[in-house]
Amino acid sequence: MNMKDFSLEGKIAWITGASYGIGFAIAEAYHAAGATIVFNDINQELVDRGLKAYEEKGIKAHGYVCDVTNEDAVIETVKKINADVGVIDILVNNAGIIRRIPMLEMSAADFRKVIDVDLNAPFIVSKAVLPGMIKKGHGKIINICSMMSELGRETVSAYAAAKGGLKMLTRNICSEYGGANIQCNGIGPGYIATPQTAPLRERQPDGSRHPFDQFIVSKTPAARWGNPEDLQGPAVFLASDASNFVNGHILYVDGGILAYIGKQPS
Ligand code: NAP
Ligand code: GCO
Repeated sequence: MNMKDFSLEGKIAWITGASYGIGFAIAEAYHAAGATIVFNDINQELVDRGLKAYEEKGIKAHGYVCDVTNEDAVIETVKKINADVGVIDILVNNAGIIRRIPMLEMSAADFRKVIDVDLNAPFIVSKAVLPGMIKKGHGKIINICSMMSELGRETVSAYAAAKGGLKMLTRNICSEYGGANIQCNGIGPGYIATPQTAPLRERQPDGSRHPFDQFIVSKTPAARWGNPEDLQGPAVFLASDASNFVNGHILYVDGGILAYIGKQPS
């Protein structure tokens, strides 16, 4: 085993929506493994915030304003990245949103919005980078899936539909382009402490923990929420040559949630 297989030296990695949160942590790990970091976010304010945060970590990142649901903008951004940095070797489809609304109260517009960002965008961005990867003779696409790629729960119908779809898009990209030496895998994070999940961890007016927070901790064999850093090792593995025969797989990084039936009543 050559440990250099885990290195990302000389690779160009584009992580979408990576000004903060999970995407930022993955980018930090890719930098540590030797890759050049490219990220985008939806507006200049977020990109500037990201650039500052990368700079504070000593990382020279290339930031672009790009709404990943807009195909023309994505195609333009890929052209710019090719010209400014080079052809992308690693794509992480990380940008995502959630709307927590009971299905009967959810508008079709809200449902479509979530599908657009969480499912259509990974299709659009993957489609835009694949030709460059195929020409280069290799490529890694990592889709950030979810517990909701496997499980349902109240209020997240659109998110679960999108993340379940993203799991199958992952398998289909593997099926169509595995022969071109493209590996497309997913990471399924468990419950990770980021701004996206902050409402689920908010302290109650009496100072006690949010009931959902307690529920998640009791449902997780690791007995804690995950941190964005928990995703770094798996993300480096799936971007590196060490995973060249891993394709169409979803790697769940969830502290064991999916393995566990839940606490028996006392
Ligand atoms: P986050 O904190 O909300 O970060 C997501 C980033 O994507 C934000 O910077 C967001 O910008 C950006 N974004 C949203 N829509 C975009 C668009 N159309 N174009 C470009 N960028 C856009 O989320 P996170 O918790 O780090 O999650 C990252 C990914 O992991 C998401 O796909 C999420 O579904 C997934 N995930 C999260 C968890 C968790 O527990 N946190 C678990 C499993 C999976 P704004 O700030 O403007 O929204
Ligand atoms: C929710 C959460 C989740 C997580 C994550 C789990 O409301 O249930 O936001 O969906 O963010 O995707 O893997």
